Amino acid sequence: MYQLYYYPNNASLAPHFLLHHMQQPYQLLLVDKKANVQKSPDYLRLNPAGRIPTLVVNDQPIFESAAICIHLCESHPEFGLIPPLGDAKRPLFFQWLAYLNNTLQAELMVRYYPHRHTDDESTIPNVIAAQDERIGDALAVINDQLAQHPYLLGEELSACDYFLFMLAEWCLPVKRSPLTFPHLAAYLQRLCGLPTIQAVCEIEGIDLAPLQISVAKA
Ligand SMILES: N[C@@H](CCC(=O)N[C@@H](CS)C(=O)NCC(=O)O)C(=O)O
Repeated sequence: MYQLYYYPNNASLAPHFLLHHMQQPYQLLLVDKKANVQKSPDYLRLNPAGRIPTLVVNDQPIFESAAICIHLCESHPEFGLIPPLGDAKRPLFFQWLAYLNNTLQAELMVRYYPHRHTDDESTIPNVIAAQDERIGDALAVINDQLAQHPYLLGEELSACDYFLFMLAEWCLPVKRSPLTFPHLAAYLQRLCGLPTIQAVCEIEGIDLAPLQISVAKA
């Protein structure tokens, strides 16, 4: 039985999608971010970075969302969410997951925690505005890829799509939101039809309506 330390609509969402898609038995353990429980001594023993998520596998904690996703994909290859060794798509899996995690997600972290990047409160709106531009640039690269393919890696759904869905959802308040990119918006609407996206969003209380309505407008 896996244990996923999570907070709704946080970086635990992609691992949560994968556990559900792979029909694995898992226990969800809420880390009360509002009470800063991710910095408590008990949680820091599991995850010294003090961040969400952590996955516990056979008593071994693993942190970093992308690492957890790779581990789950490799532990359950029969679900085909990572191309196998030797497959030409496998390097593209790592390319896109790294792009999502190291580029788009990194920019989002600065956007949502701007006070960690300036000691002058008055400059926070400038940090957010700058990040919105950088996030828009990253989304444009993804939109171009989706202009040519139904999924990030091509014709098949992979864990990268679940990871992108998580980040795209976080990007909704951004000025150049994912919904302003036609291919990305249509893709997100398609993903909203996946049973795993629907079930996990229901569990975490994430409203899919903005993603569905907006495409109708686009
Ligand atoms: N690179 C980490 C980032 C995790 C992260 O920053 N999670 C946020 C929630 S989305 C968090 O724990 N924030 C609380 C904090 O930084 O104190 C990952 O992908 O797992």
